[in-house]
Formats: sequence, structure tokens, C-alpha cells
Amino acid sequence: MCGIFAYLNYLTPKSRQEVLDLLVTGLKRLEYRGYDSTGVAIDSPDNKNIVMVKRTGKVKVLEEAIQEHFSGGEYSEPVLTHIGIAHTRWATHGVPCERNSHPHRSDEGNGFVVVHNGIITNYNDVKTFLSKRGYEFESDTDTEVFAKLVHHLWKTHPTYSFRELVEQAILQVEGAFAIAVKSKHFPGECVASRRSSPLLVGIKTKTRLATDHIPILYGKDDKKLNPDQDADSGKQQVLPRSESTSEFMPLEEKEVEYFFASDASAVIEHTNRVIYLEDDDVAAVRDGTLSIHRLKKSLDDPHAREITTLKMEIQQIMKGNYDYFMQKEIFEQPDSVVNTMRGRVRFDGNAIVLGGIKDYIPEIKRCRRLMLIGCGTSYHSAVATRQLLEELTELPVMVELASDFLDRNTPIFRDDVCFFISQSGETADTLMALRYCKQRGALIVGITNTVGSSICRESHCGVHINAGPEIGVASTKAYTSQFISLVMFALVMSEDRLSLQQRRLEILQALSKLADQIRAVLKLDSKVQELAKDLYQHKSLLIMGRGYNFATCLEGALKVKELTYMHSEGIMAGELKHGPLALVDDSMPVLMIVLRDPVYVKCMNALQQVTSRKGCPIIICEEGDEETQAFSSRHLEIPRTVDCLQGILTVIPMQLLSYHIAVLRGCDVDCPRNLAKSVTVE
Ligand code: G6Q
Ligand code: GLU
Repeated sequence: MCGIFAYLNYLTPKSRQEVLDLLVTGLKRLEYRGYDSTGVAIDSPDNKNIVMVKRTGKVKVLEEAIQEHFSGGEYSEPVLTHIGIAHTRWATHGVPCERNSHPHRSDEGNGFVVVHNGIITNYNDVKTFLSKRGYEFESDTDTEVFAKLVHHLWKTHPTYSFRELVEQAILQVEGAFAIAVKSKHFPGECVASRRSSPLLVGIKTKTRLATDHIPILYGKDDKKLNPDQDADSGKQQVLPRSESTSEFMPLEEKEVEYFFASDASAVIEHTNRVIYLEDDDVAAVRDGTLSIHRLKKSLDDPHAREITTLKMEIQQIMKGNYDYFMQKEIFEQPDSVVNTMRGRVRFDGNAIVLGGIKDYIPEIKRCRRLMLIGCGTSYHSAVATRQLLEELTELPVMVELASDFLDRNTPIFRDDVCFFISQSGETADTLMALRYCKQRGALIVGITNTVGSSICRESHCGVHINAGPEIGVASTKAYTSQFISLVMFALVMSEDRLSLQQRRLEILQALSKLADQIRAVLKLDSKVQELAKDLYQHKSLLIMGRGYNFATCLEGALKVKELTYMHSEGIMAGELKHGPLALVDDSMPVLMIVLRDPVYVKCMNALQQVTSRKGCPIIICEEGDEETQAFSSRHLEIPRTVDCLQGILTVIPMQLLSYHIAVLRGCDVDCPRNLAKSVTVE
């Protein structure tokens, strides 16, 4: 979680105020990743110190503090070369407050300042080690140990370069992190690294870059420092130096700006040229030169990191005329579902090609079972499509929550095919599950929305869902696009099954009408808003359905919970009489999904059970279905589609309902409390 943003201008004059504006804008783009507190660090006007401003709460609060703090004329003087770092936090260690906000510092003189995303799992050991050497800690975070460790290494090994100091510190810490470090002892330099948390470097130059690859450099010796042999012994340590042995030149530009960011949305307005760092890469900028080093040499390391050109457009990450990103993303769904199918589904020839997995289809067809693994909304997309996958692939399909899957040490075999579904492509639980399955020889298929993400890179093959950037913390358009990606996969798998051709045709035709049908469902917005007015003061909402719509119940309840902080539960209608019916009375809000599909009669039974206990459900039903509508005065009618795609049309009223309840309750729609978009901690 959390957003890291750092900006380095080399021979590109910028005033500190301009730098601060850049940092604040970068943080705003990353705010969806965490919004407990924020902070920035820049050089003081005399260049002798580092000044920091931190605030509890969102970037807006920091922005105001910055305006107050840095309004003096000395901050408007241009500086030729400068580095500023910034952070928006999603607290894992220590409550959200100013003291725990990043950047964290090494000492009272702000010698080294650090922004960090992730968790340093052995921070207690490092803290004990440093405390014994006189360091006093001022926060409850794990991050602070890193700043102090770098300082300790600098004190004990004064000949080390900034990069070497950071490398040595990284070798001492365990866990997941992306970090960026700035130091007053190394002005104009920045060192950044990652392990299991995302980080990229954006590069902006006036002219076209001289290269599209940055070579990877290795230390001569990667030995880890023994933390017990330090200056306490009174002797200067002789540590292994990591001189570069590469014959390549690092990226050297005369006038250049570098951006270090947790994701591409923070840099796209400045440059579309980025390098996605890999685990254990250390990126260092010194005298305007970017070099990338590996902490440990491994045989399958490539020789260079590629500079990627981003295809993203700035408008994609702006709100436009909408009040919230979530609202924008709900209304984008007629387009995003088409983008998911674009270039893949040929409605005229009834053909589907998924370029990212086509070479693996024969292998997938021979597998023992399919496993669909994800968290939260992404997991729900697996629940939503499981039945169709079972039908069209004729394989056993397991759906798994990544965290539970790992807790169980689930047996995995070489002939398993494991799908990892993740909007961000960075969710730690999902990524850990991926690595677990990969180690056991299974084929890894990534279903992600983020090009260059860890899940993307570590999969053998995959489908990019092409939903476009999703900024609202509550996932909406990514869900419908994940759903469609899995449906397309099922269709590919059944291509040569004669007995399934009629069914495939029916689904393909339904897919071709989907965008218009979504538009029709979105027209229910004002009706849904009225229903929200009935519901927003209640404490709970039960959402019931079964078959293809059970996933909508789970996903709808998740949306209500996370956005409105109301209790909500997705209930499998078949389970009603086994317990949940006890909750139903004339005051309990209930929403039921009753569509004309193979489980219609069973759903009607559930509806009867609810109404006979004086329940007054809101019903989602098919257009013109008077028989069902007769059970309630409050209903939402959706267009008819094939059974296995109904879930796409039924989830949209749930997205709208949770959105409107959240607005009515005064909740922060895009940034629900305690949550963050990208959960890079386990
Ligand atoms: C839901 C949330 C959340 C999300 C999971 C998994 O609204 O966005 O449940 O789906 O945290 O995230 P990824 O899809 O990025 O792995
Ligand atoms: N573990 C760090 C903290 O609690 C960083 C969390 C984050 O990723 O924001 O401050």
C-alpha cells in the first residue's frame, strides 16, 4: 500500500515551490493507494538541510500546510539540481498521525530521509540492534529503522557511496518494501529499491533518449554486512565494495528529470518513458546519471532493464465531469467491457483469440483442474464465472481466496492451471499464492489490469483486461472486465466442442449486445438513488440470490460495506432457511435478485419465504416480469441476457446503490476509511 513519489531535476532549473507542486500532484494521483497521512522532504533554501512537512489525513491537508510553510521568496528561486521525496501512507505499523507519517529520518539533523511502502518484518530486531548503539526512535513505524540503519552504516563506513549504504541496509532487512531515500550528505542523489512492492522510474529529457535499455550492474561482491561488527569495536570496518563490473554505460543525459513512483498514473503527465523496477533492483541517480544495480546476481537476470513507453492517456486518470472516480468508472462500463473484447472477439465469425494465452491453450486443455485465485472483488469475478467455466471447459474448477489458499498450504500439482486475478497486479496475498503455485510447477495465468505489474511479469501467460486505470478504491469496471475476460477464456476452451456450439453462439450474441444493455441499466441511476434514500439510515442490508447471481450478492455486499460502512451480507438464497431467515422481519432491509434463469423457481421460493416473514424486499428482476414484480412495490428491471452474463447487469445497480448510499451518508466515496487500492502487504 501507500504511494511513493520522488522527483529529481538535474540541470533543469526548478524552484522549490515548483518541485513541491510536482510532489503534491504526484501524491494526489497516488492517493487511492493510501490516505492516512502524507509528507514531503525537500532541501532547505541554503541547501544545508532537509526540510520536511507532514500531516495527518489526505493530500489536500498537506497541500495547505505546504502553502503556509513554503511561501517565502527563497522558495521561488530556481535550483539547477534538486531531489524531493513524498509519501501518502496506509498505516501498517503505528496509528495514522503526524509522528508516524513519512518521510522518516535518521537523526535530528535529517541526514537521511526515507519513504517506504510495505512492511519491514524484522524491524524489531533491527530496532534492538540500533537502540543498543544509542539510536532513539520517534515513531511506531517499521520504516524508521531503515533511515537509522542507513545512518549507522554511514557513520561506520564513511567511504561508502550513497547507493552502497542503501544496498547494505536493504541486505539487513526482511519483508516487502519499495523505498526511496534522500540524504543531505549526498545532495542531488536519490537511491530507490523494491522487493514485492511496486516502483518505477519515469525519465523525462528534452531530446529523445539515447537508449531504450538501462544495463544492469552488479557489485563485485554482494556479501552482507555483519551488523555485529561495527564501529563499537572501535575499528573501521572493511566491507565488500560493490564496484560496477559492467561494460555498459548507465543512462547519462545532460538535462534530465527523474520520477520515482509507485505507479504510472503519477508520472504520465510528465513522461511516458518508464522503467519498471524488479525485486532487488537498486536504482541510483548521481550527477544526472541513472544506474540500475542488482543486489544479488542470479543466472536468469537479464542484462538490462527496458524503458517502456506508456500507452496511458492523462484524461484516463482525471475525473472529467463526474463527482467521484468511482462514479466515472461505473459509467465507463459500456466502453470498458468493449475494450476488454476489442481485437479478441470477432462477432461476425464467432471467433475469439486471446493473444496472451493462445500458445498455452493445448497445455491448459490437458490440465487436471483450473484454480481461480484472487482477493475481494477479483475473487468475486471468479465466483461469478466458475459455473460457466465448469460447463464449457468440462474441468473441475476451484475458486480460492488467496489468503486462505496460502493458509491451507493447498496441494498443487504440475498439471494444475492457476489463474491469478488482480486489478492492480500487486496484491501481496495473490502474488504470494502465485509464487507458491509457480514453485510447484503449475502453469500460471495472470488476469490483470495493470501492464508491467508484478503478477503480469511473473505469470507464464495471461489476459490483460484492458479496463483502463481504475482509481476509485472500490473496484467496479475492473470487475466486469475480469468477468468478461474469464467468459472469453471459457469460450476459447470450448471452441472445438461440437456439442457446445449452440451455447457458445448464444453467449457470443449476448456479448455483442452487452454494452447497450449496460447503458440501459445505467439509466436506472435516479431510481437507484431514490432507493438509496430509503436505505441510507438503516444499519444493515441483506442481499440474496443464487446461481449465476450469487457473486453479485457477495460483490454488492462488499461494495455496501466498504463504501457506506453499513453492515451488509451477500446471502446464497438456498441457505436462507438454514439460518439467515431468522434475520428477516418487517424492518430488515432486503434486496433479492430474481431472474428468469434455471434457478428462477428456487429464487421465487426464497422470495415467498422472505415476504411471508413480513420482509419487504427490493427486487432486481427482468424487464416486464410482472409475476415477480407483484411481490414488491420496489423493483429494478434489467434487460434480459443469457444466464451466464446476467451477473454483469445485476452488479451495476449494486454499484450504483452503494455509491448513492455512501454519498447520502457523507462518506468519502473514492477513499473509504481504512482501505487502500493496492494491498501490497499480506
Ligand atoms: C474492492 C476492492 C478490493 C480488491 C482486492 C483485490 O472494491 O477494490 O476488494 O478487489 O483488494 O485487489 P486486486 O484486484 O488489485 O488484486
Ligand atoms: N509500514 C509502513 C508504515 O506503517 C509503510 C506502510 C505503507 O505502505 O504505507 O508506515
